[in-house]
Amino acid sequence: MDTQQLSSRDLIKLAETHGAHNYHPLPVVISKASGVWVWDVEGKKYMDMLSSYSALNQGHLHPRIVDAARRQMERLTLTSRAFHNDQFGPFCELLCKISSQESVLLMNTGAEAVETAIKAARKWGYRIKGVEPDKAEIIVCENNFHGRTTTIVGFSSEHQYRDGFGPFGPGFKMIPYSDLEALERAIGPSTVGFLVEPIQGEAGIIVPHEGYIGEAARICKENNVLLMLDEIQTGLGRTGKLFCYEYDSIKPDILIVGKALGGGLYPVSGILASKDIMGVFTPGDHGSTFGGNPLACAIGSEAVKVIVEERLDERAAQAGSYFIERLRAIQSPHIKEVRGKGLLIGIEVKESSGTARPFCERLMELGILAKETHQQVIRFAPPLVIDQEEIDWALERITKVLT
Ligand code: IF1
Repeated sequence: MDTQQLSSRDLIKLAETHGAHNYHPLPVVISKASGVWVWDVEGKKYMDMLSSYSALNQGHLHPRIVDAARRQMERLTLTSRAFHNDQFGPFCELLCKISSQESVLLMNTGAEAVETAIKAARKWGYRIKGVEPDKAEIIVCENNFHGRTTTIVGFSSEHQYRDGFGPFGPGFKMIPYSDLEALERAIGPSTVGFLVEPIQGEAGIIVPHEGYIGEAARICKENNVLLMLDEIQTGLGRTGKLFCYEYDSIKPDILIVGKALGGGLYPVSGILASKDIMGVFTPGDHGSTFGGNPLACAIGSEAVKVIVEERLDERAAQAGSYFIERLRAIQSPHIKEVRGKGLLIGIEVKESSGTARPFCERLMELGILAKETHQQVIRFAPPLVIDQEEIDWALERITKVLT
């Protein structure tokens, strides 16, 4: 069947017939994209206000990244780590430089990077801290989102992410988010790490109280516990700094990155840490078929250079504060709260106005693709390359739908 002639309706039917129903997508079939814009099969144009959950900070098909990918694709794409390749070392050096860390372990998806961080923290606990074998504990927060593997959903507080997927392993302790006393109380002799998002994305763009991450870093240091920051969604410019932890002038013991590291073209993720921590991994301990492959490294290098050289963090800070200010100025009977940092923004819809989904469906009719998170929050996370005119274009339609 030549998919060129198929309509959106036909393509949705194929997807529903043959694809697992693990998502409930908006009824739009995207066939091409550029910058902040995407087009459906019938040629209708939409603004992408989701950026594939912040994996498209550089915008769709950034020319520099596409070009880097194309050049690498014509030379070398995969070697496995059984051999060296000429893209890996320079990419690792660049990542260590932008994060002031000493060492990086490259993976592909965010969940794999989080799993790698868990392994690093546990082995560090046993080998360096001297925790009793198989007793390591990692503290996590309520309403966390760190990925979909069975280990990770095992410490999720979201019933749906866990339901039917047990049994789950031990070794995690849950505390309320943005609660330093709870963190202090939860730490014990077997605690090896505190795994936390600087802003909780999936939970509905939950921004913790001022200084939370900075204080958490102090408490972790005092108790010889590793601060493991999941910046897979908040990192690489999204919140107005290169990394969200910079707002608190601290550095995590383990930094977890992903999503936009792949420039919107390719899955690239990893963890960054000191040599002391990363040194617990010896050859053969851990790995992945595609982790650190030459194509991923070439794309990742250009993806990072674009963020740094185009100052996408500063753009997100400026555009974000303008966007949030204008959203807060909307006189709407439906808006309970507008919150966020940089271009990671959420509008919480009042329960009396129903759920966020119908608002997202109406936004789609007006040419904006946004996604609800949980029931009540509309997330706005456009590519960081969005300009003032495009934000004003979006604000006009958002105002219309919300009033
Ligand atoms: C879905 C949202 C969900 C993440 C953080 C790790 C990962 C993610 C902070 C795992 C991934 C994605 C996954 C995707 C929807 C989206 C998401 F928060 F961004 F909205 F689900 F919560 N840490 N988030 O946000 O990275 O393995 O996916 O590469 O699973 O539906 P991944």
